Amino acid sequence: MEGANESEPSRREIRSHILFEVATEVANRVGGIYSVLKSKAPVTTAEYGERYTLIGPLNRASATVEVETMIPANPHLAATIATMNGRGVEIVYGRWLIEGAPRVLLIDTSSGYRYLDEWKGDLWNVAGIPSPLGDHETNEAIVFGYLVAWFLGEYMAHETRRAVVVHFHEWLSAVALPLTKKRNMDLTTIFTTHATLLGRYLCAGSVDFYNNLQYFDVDSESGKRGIYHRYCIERAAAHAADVFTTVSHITAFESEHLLKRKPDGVLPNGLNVKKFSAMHEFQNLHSQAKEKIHDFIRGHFYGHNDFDLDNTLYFFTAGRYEYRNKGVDLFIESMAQLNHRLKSNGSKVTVVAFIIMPAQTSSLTVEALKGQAVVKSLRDTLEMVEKGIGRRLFERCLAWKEGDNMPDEKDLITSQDHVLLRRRIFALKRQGLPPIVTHNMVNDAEDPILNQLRRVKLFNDRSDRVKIVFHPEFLNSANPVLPLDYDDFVRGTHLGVFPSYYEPWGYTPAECTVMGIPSITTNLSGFGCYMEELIENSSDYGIYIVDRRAKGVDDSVDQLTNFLFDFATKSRRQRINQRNRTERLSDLLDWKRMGLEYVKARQLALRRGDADFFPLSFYFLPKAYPASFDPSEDFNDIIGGTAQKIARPLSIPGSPRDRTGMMTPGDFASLQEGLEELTTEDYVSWKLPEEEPDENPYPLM
Ligand code: G6P
Ligand code: 1S3
Repeated sequence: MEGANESEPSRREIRSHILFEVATEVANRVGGIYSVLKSKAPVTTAEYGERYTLIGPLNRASATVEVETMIPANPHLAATIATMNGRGVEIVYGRWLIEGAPRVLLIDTSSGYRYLDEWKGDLWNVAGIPSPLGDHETNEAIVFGYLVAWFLGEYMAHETRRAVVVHFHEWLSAVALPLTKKRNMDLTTIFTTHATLLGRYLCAGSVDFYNNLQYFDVDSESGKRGIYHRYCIERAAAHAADVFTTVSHITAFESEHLLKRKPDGVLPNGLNVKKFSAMHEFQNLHSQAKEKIHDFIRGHFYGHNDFDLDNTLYFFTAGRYEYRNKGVDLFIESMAQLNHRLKSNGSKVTVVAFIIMPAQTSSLTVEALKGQAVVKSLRDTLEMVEKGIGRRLFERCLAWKEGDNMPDEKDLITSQDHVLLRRRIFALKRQGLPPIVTHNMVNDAEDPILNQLRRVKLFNDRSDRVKIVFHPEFLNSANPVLPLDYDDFVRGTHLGVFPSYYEPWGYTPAECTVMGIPSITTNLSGFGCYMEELIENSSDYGIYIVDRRAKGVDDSVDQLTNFLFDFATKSRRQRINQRNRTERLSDLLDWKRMGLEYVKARQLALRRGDADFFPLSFYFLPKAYPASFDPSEDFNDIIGGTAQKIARPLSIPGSPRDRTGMMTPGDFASLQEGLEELTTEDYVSWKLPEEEPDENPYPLM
């Protein structure tokens, strides 16, 4: 760190260091980073207490419900906020109302826009990063970045005793990172990228991405897609950070080639795993949530409820609407093939395949609302009739005397009841087929999901064994049609299906796992690679991994269809057993384990900030973590894989594989600076298939 010399041996206190995490999704749900920060909060606050603060841009609508404001107790923070307030910058400080209740500092970017032009000029001068007109997202990133840099500069002037680690997530939050370097701030930084901009764009097109990573001309490709300036911000952040990390080995490989810096390590995403005292409790939750999905199905398929709900399976896919990246193309194709196979096998099983992906919609469709309404009025009418029958039966029994006939149901249901019932039943008649989408789509004719469903003719016909429900909006319990929060919905399903092509980590299958719901992922997702590496035969544990790396699309579709078909032919007992095994994996995904990688990254950042003042003997394990962390290891091995694969379950003969070296989930490079040759050898569970070099690998479109 700046200014350390022999006469001033320990300028900043390291053990009690301050931690800031900076992201645009602090108390503001947009995507996966929100899940990372929120689920990680309990372990980070357990480790840091008041020394931990999250910094994000102020989004008033969500801050109003998610944040309780308070006065900062820390005098340095209070003084910094007061100074910025005095210069017209509005800051909301408070507690994020989530488990762990971390402190958050939300900066109102609108109060910085008056400096936008000045800051854009400065960004060009100090970092050579251009910023064209009219890109609102980049303008936001620049204003937020300069306000964060301003905040950190002020704060460091007040906090002179303790070391400070600032951890930035994703390019949108990271403009401040190169600025902290340019301004020689006496703090140390980490940058975690949760995807690369160029990777996301290239994969969304028809490019053989993974086999050509090393050939892309990154400047030209980002220029062609109009994202050169954004790419520059991302690349500057990756290079300016003291420690550069990403969320999986596959994205580390991608970052090495597209951002031109090899990450120091991998910080995989964890979850806040809730353990129930009784094992069967999560199974009961499955049953209860499934009942609620049954209710939706009864309404949605009114007039077509000729399939047995007790023999119906709920499959689903969910996530950001990225048709190819999230593998919706494979999902629909495989559902069509599954439909065909179930029909030709004369199967009695029905599969309802949900697609939960927010798209532009104008409203719920009348049909979707009507379906729930007609079933509700049938239920209300039946309750009334039931009550009437009960009352009349009671009276008849009371009045019964020797010689009278026993009460007869003909006397109990009145003609008025008959009329009412008839009306309710007639209301269940419908002209067309049950809809495949619940909302009116803004762009119905061009929507890729709807178009593919049309092409493969999945229209919810009576004869179809696979029915489709596309819900183009996030779920919530206030929804009049499908009133379930996402977690409850997942619990009620049987299988999550996520055949992604581009998925740096992939929370969706991980969330299924901790809820004991089996899922399908791919070996192109960070999560899939991670589980494949850890578990001997992961499908026994309800983690099916589709090969999208070495196989062509048709073969991947076949493999996915086989997984779906095998699952659909399991007995209830087999499904229950498999759910038990899946749930047992949840410890692997707990932040109590995954969070260790964050600890290591921070300690590496502190060491890089000032190696003289952070000797190896300083390496420490915070109390919040299990003592599986050996400080005597060589520091260079500290961000390092897995020790032993989890064997097959006991009910199936096991073949555990011994592995050498005590590595933890995020390990690989750490710190192999200066490694000249670019290979995939360092990446755990991420190797390119060996094949003959393509004669014309690039251009690829
Ligand atoms: C849970 C419940 C069981 C129920 C089962 C249904 O395990 O505890 O009582 O029979 O779910 O499983 P299924 O896979 O058919 O939804
Ligand atoms: C990214 O969000 P996405 O769905 O755009 O970040 C997530 C959190 O790290 C990650 O799970 C996901 O794979 C990435 O793609």
